[in-house]
Amino acid sequence: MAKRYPNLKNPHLKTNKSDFLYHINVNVADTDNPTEIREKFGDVKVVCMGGTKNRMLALAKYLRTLLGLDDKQELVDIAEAGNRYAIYKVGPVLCCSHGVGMSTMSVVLHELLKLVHYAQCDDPVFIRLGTSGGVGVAPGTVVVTKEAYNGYLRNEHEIAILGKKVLRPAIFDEQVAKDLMTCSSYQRDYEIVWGNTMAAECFYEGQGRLDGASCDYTEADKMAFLQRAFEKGIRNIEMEATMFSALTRHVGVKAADVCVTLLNRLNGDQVLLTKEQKEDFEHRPFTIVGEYIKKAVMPS
Ligand code: R2B
Ligand code: URA
Repeated sequence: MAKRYPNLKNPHLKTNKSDFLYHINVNVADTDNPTEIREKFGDVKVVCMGGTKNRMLALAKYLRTLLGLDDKQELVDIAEAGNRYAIYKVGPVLCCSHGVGMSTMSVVLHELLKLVHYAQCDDPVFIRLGTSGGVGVAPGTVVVTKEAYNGYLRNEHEIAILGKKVLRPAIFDEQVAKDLMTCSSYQRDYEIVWGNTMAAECFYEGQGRLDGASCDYTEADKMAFLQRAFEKGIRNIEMEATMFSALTRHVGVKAADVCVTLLNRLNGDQVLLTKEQKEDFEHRPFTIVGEYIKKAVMPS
């Protein structure tokens, strides 16, 4: 099959002779012939992303064992010198932290998309493994996102570019989501649902919480909003899905969002899990994505 390299959507990249991916500290010295980048990253098939460095290190360790790539060498944070994000490479998988929220994630996402472009990776898939607040689902349920909705409950990503409002569709790759769902048929005691995800600009007021530093609405207003969200098929709320789906789709790269719900927002706002429960919940997207990588990306 013909290879499908990420072409991206920026004509200026062709005229830049070099490109320093500043926040991840990767230097593409010769963009016409980035041999070193291709040697290091050309085999990448999946870019996994998650909020924190520790979670991405845990994911890298888990995948290393699962995929039989356990070479006992210490995992090195490739982006350490950038002092912002962490990146670990396990065979054909990158595990990258993205921080909290769309603006933080978009910085590293742009640079990772350029990285797979320069490295000529063959049809890479970007997957976010995250946490979220559930809407009408039991805590611990995992949501594989179909479509992302913004804080206005619109299925689009809104961004100001050159002083103008730009709207882009916020839709994830349907096939990847379906493949993730089929890889989730292992024995388990929690639900995995294919639903819509709301991405908020704020953890507190933007998600209709009553426990932020400010709140000018009533509990009835909050419940009415969550009910409207539920009616749009929204089953969880997090802080990245609209930007993530819109940017990847805009540049023609496949993506998926797999998030565990830490609580059911119809029952409250506070996240009150024990350390053990949180670790157990956070591991659930690892299992699903691990199975997907084993079956769909690295079939034996
Ligand atoms: C889920 O959890 C984080 C906030 O606690 C945020 O990154 C998100 O989307
Ligand atoms: N992350 C969020 O953005 N919201 C929640 O309610 C839980 C985790």
